[in-house]
Amino acid sequence: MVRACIALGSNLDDPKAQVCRAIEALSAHPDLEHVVSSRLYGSLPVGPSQPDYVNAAVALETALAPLELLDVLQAQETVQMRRRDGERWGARTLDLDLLLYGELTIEHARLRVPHPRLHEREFALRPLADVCPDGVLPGLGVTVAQQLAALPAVDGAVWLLA
Ligand code: A4P
Ligand code: MG
Repeated sequence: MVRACIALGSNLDDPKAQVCRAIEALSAHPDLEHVVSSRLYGSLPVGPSQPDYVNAAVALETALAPLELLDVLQAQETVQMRRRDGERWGARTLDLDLLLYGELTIEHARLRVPHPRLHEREFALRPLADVCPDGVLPGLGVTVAQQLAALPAVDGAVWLLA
């Protein structure tokens, strides 16, 4: 079994409900075990002008290979009506990104792990620090908590939801 971490993001069609529904689906998936969820966060959009996001992260254990896990994530995005015809980094009902897969580095046409922008994104690192603070970022050699603490502070960019 490998410990993997997933980022969840939504800013369309009741984002909080979208994220909660995805967490429930991952928790119920037969190939994913010990699914632990972060708290939910609101965040200002990074990228083009669009609504604020709800972001979260889960840690889980799985025997699935990385691309099989990506298939599970993309299938759930499709279930939740994710459309892929918009602009880059545009609004979406659900985005599920594979952030970490053990301490593996993966460079594949369909999959890059760790997620290439994880280390610079508070909206991904802050929820991830709830569930995997001691996880090591491959290539950087620092933990999630250390990388989060090293980010330049941007007041009000990410906030805890009630
Ligand atoms: N892909 C490669 N590596 C991965 C990975 N580690 N996890 C490929 C998931 N997918 C990965 O992804 C495009 C392709 O990336 C997929 O076909 C997959 O094979 P996508 O989900 O269709 O599109 P995307 O999410 O728009 O692409 P991208 O570039 O990953 O976007 P980001 O970087 O995830 O940014 N602002 C806030 N506040 N909160 C957010 O959650 N999210 C984004 C999306 C922008 N701004 C945001 C947020
Ligand atoms: Mg994505």
